[in-house]
Amino acid sequence: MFVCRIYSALLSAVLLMSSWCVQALRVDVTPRTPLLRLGERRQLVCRVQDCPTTPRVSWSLLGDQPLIASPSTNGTQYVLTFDPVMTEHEGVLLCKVGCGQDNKQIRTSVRVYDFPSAPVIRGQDRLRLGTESILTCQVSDVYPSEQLTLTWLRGDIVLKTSLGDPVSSLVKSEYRFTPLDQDSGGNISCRATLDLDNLPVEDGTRETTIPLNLLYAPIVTAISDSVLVMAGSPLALTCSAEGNPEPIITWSFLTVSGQSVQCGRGQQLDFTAVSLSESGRYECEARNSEGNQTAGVEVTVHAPPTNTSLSVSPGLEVVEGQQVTFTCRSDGVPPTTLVLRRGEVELQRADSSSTLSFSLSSALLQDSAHYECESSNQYGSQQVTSVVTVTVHPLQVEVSPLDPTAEMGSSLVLTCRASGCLHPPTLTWRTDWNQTVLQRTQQQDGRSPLHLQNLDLQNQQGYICEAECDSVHRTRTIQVHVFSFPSDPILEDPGPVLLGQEATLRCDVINVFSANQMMIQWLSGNTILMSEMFSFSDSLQNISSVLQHQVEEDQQVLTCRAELPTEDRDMQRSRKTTVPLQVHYPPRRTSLSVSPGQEVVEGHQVTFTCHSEGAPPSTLVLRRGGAELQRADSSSTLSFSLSSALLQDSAHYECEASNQYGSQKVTRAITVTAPPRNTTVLVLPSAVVQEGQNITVCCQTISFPPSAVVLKKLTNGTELYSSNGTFLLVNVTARDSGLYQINVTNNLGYEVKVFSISVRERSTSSPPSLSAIIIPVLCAATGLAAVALFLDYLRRSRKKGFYQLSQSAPPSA
Ligand SMILES: *[C@@H]1O[C@H](CO)[C@@H](O)[C@H](O)[C@H]1NC(C)=O
Ligand SMILES: *[C@@H]1O[C@H](CO)[C@@H](O)[C@H](O)[C@H]1NC(C)=O
Ligand SMILES: *[C@@H]1O[C@H](CO)[C@@H](O)[C@H](O)[C@H]1NC(C)=O
Ligand SMILES: *[C@@H]1O[C@H](CO)[C@@H](O)[C@H](O)[C@H]1NC(C)=O
Ligand SMILES: *[C@@H]1O[C@H](CO)[C@@H](O)[C@H](O)[C@H]1NC(C)=O
Ligand SMILES: *[C@@H]1O[C@H](CO)[C@@H](O)[C@H](O)[C@H]1NC(C)=O
Ligand SMILES: *[C@@H]1O[C@H](CO)[C@@H](O)[C@H](O)[C@H]1NC(C)=O
Ligand SMILES: *[C@@H]1O[C@H](CO)[C@@H](O)[C@H](O)[C@H]1NC(C)=O
Ligand SMILES: *[C@@H]1O[C@H](CO)[C@@H](O)[C@H](O)[C@H]1NC(C)=O
Ligand SMILES: *[C@@H]1O[C@H](CO)[C@@H](O)[C@H](O)[C@H]1NC(C)=O
Ligand SMILES: CC(=O)N[C@H]1CO[C@H](CO)[C@@H](O)[C@@H]1O
Ligand SMILES: CC(=O)N[C@H]1CO[C@H](CO)[C@@H](O)[C@@H]1O
Repeated sequence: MFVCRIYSALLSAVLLMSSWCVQALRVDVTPRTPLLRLGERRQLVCRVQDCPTTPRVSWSLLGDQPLIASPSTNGTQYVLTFDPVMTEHEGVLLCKVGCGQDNKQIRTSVRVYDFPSAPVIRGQDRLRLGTESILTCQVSDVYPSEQLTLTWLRGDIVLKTSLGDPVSSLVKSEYRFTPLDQDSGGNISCRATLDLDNLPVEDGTRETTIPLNLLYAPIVTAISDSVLVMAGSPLALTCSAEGNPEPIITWSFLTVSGQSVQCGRGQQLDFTAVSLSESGRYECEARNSEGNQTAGVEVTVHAPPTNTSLSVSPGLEVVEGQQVTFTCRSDGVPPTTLVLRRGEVELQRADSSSTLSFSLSSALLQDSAHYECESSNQYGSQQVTSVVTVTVHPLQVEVSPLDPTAEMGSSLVLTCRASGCLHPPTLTWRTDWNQTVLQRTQQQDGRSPLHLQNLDLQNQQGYICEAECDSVHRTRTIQVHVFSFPSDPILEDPGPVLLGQEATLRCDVINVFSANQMMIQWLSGNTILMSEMFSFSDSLQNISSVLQHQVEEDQQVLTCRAELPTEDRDMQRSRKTTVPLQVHYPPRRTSLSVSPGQEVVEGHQVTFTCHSEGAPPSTLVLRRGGAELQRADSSSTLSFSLSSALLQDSAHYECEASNQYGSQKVTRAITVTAPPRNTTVLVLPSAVVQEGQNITVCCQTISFPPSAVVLKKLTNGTELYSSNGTFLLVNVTARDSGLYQINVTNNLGYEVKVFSISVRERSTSSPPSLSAIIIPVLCAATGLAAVALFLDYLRRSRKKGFYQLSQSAPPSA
């Protein structure tokens, strides 16, 4: 460029010389020294004067460079239009004019420039307090750029100057500095000066001023103090910060989980009514492009217990065995004390907590209740109640047999059965002695038989069957009773015992055992004489019972009965031994019976039966009078018969029973009866008498009982009666002659005798003889004799067993 400028000056000199040579023809170019701004539309005018003809005018560039411009003519003005002005237009421009013979050319030196815009300062938005910052100032599209000077100014103070570079139309200057506090608020300018001749100052200088806007990160200058408020109160938190750019304040709340939740903007955070959940740390963050600063404030919200709730899982209606979980929640600050109660009973307590949890691992029926959760802190308390109903689980368990009793050595099957479980329940057999598990089953049919074999005394205990279904446990206990009662009681015969005396008996039962008491009963027949109870500890025992027995009965059978009381009637639980007592006693109840009776008709059979009790059996002796008729040793009965009873068999019969303890006698009088027989009639003194005599009719008969005698005169039927068979006919006359009949009668029969009496006429004959007087006496004696004889016979003739008529009996008629 510099080279170009020199060249241009040379051209001007040539131009001056040539104009001086041409006189008449005048050519001039305006403007003379054109300074054209790039891009504009500009014209150069080549005016031709004093040319009489039409001049020939052309424009060209020195050096035959192509000219990009539009020539035109307006009268005498030859106009070259640059539209737009370009850098190519810079140089020496020739306006060649031919006017006739005259040629003339005017050269003009064209300069172009460009300075379209003010300098641009960049980097003012990155000015950071205390940090080295760079401001750049640049001017673009400058031509000729080497003529441009950039100057940094603070007020009037020049900070830095730099020149443009001709290779670039962009002129740029950097200003490095570290902004300080005092720089804040000041201005900084960048002035661009294009130094060209003829360029007016106002066109050649452009200046840009920027404020020094120093950026800095926010500083929180103030924040509210930490506060404690009651829930529901209004609250305002404030936070002030400064910074450049103006910081934006945001509020965030730090949740318990540590998360930060934005909750507001601006200097003030307002709560119309603060809630518990809003308790915590609030952070105020002031932020701008330069950074951020955070400050925090603690807000503590206190509240009486609220929102107290008691939840029951799985619900208020639970089935026995389910797990029930009570969860009590309450909001309140300071944290509440939670107390869970059932009725008045405290189940669980949680201090300083918002939650309380309590579980019943397996609900029982008795867990049905009102459950209350009370929440309290210093500001108050709150209660909430839930009513939990536990319904019965349908699980049922039964055991059988009901009250098993088994004998030692035998076996026993206990059966447990569960029902009401939807799936196979677990059945567990245990002993109640030490809870040893004996058997655990889970069968489809819900049954579990437990086989106990060869039972021993140790098996006498409770067996517990526990059924489990859905964590419901139900148990039933079976009490197994084992007993030992292997043999009948041993009862020994004490030997003979005398009636009325006391005997000692002993009954032994060996190797017995029972949970119950054993009863030993002494019985006589069905009468209980004595009962004695025996208890057992834990082993087999021999027991014995002694009976002191006053023997009061003869035929006595004593029984020793051992009984184990039990509910189970199938078992033989009673054993007995019976022993007949040999009771001794003297003879007694001795009896003598006569068959057919004590009155016997002569000729009939008479049987004597003598009976006597006695132990040992008595010796029986039957006697008549002193004479022994029959004897029976060691017998209770003696029998003796008279095949045909005779009158003389009438007697006292005696039976004597005797053993070593005594004797007893019994007597029976036997009367043999007979109808009248062998009747004889005596007529005394004779059947033929004389008139005036007395006649005694003497009638004798054999009969018992004594007969009545009727004397009947057959000729006219007159009857006379006599009890003793003697009739006295006094001072008979002839009319008394005739047939007479004697009818002898007793209750067994009668006998009749007929005789005749003949009375002769009185002849003064001899006086009645003495015999006539005596006869009635005799006759009477004879009648009496029959009776007397009989009595005498009883006294004297025992041994004979019969009697004979006395030799002195009167002769029959
Ligand atoms: C020619 O020149 C005259 C005066 O110099 C001017 O008024 C006119 O407008 C011009 N015409 C053209 C076409 O330039
Ligand atoms: C900075 O320049 C502005 C106008 O651009 C002016 O109002 C202000 O007074 C100047 N500040 C100083 C310190 O010169
Ligand atoms: C706050 O500024 C620090 C550096 O001062 C930066 O590490 C942090 O990420 C910034 N926080 C946010 C939320 O931009
Ligand atoms: C009570 O519970 C409701 C709903 O769960 C909740 O919106 C409210 O904030 C709670 N009140 C308190 C004081 O916590
Ligand atoms: C429980 O008692 C039985 C006898 O009744 C015995 O055999 C068993 O060993 C005992 N078990 C324990 C754990 O004591
Ligand atoms: C009971 O008596 C029998 C026979 O005398 C004997 O063998 C047994 O050992 C006794 N038992 C007891 C427990 O004393
Ligand atoms: C009684 O009479 C019978 C005949 O009838 C005779 O055989 C018997 O000897 C008589 N007895 C006496 C005692 O006279
Ligand atoms: C006859 O009997 C009567 C009276 O008993 C007596 O008086 C009388 O003398 C007797 N006659 C004779 C002849 O014995
Ligand atoms: C029958 O004869 C007796 C003398 O033999 C006499 O006493 C009695 O009166 C007579 N009776 C009648 C009714 O005739
Ligand atoms: C004898 O007396 C009895 C009883 O008085 C009588 O039945 C019976 O006929 C009498 N006998 C005669 C022959 O008259
Ligand atoms: C003693 C007595 O009385 N005798 C008399 C018997 O009977 C005769 C005649 O009937 C009498 O004359 C007796 O006197
Ligand atoms: C011998 C005897 O006793 N005879 C008497 C019989 O009975 C009568 C009267 O009924 C007496 O007079 C006898 O003496």
